[in-house]
Amino acid sequence: MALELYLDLFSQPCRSVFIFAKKNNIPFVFKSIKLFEGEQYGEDFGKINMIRKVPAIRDGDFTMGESIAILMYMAEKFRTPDHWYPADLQKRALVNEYLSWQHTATRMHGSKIFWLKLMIPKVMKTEVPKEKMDSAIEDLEGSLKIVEEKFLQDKPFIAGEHISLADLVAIVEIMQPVGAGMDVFSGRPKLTAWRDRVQAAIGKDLFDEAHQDILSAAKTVDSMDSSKLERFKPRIVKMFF
Ligand SMILES: N[C@@H](CCC(=O)N[C@@H](CS)C(=O)NCC(=O)O)C(=O)O
Repeated sequence: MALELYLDLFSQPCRSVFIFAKKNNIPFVFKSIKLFEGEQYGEDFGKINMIRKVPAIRDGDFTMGESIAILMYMAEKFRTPDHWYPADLQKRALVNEYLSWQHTATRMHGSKIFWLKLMIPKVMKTEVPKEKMDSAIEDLEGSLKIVEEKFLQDKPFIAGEHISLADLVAIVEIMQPVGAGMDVFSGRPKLTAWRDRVQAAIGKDLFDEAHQDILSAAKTVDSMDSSKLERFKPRIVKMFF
């Protein structure tokens, strides 16, 4: 039985899992979970991942969530080329270092811009105060600087000469604010050159396929029925106000 991947390509960690599976010719069934339709709260998905987040997988009787764990599971199970998750102790440690750091940095900060710029105005019917936006931009800029100066330095990729899970997880997160209309690459030649290398290593068609939803997010969000987004209000208030 083929692997089932539960995904919504609006979601950054889903894109990393999707790209990784496709790039490595891992056979899978795409199980669509539309987050903005609330499909993660359905009874069936609860059996796959009781914390109701995507991505999630089912491999026979085995189910789990968490993108990083899923990427590592697929890398080991399907023995993908070594560069993705190198066997070399220190190269693997560099990948692990990035994967450990990013949750509260690129992921949190890029995601926040997406919500502040696109989702909050739609759901709350009000613009976000300028100080909040400026502070979120400052946080994201701080994270991008760390990506360039600590994680990339003068290397082509985070773990050295070749693309790894670290670069894949980094690019999908860094594309999230781009989907909200923030050109994070402008004025950042090092980050831009790295983005181009990552895109080339993944393959432009696959990169574009994975990112087409997020890159048309402004239009999609604009045409969404706000009443369906009511369920996000309490969480937005708790997280952002
Ligand atoms: N740490 C998890 C994060 C997963 C996550 O936050 N997924 C979001 C989409 S990016 C989600 O499913 N949200 C649905 C919800 O919170 O209702 C991972 O890396 O897989």
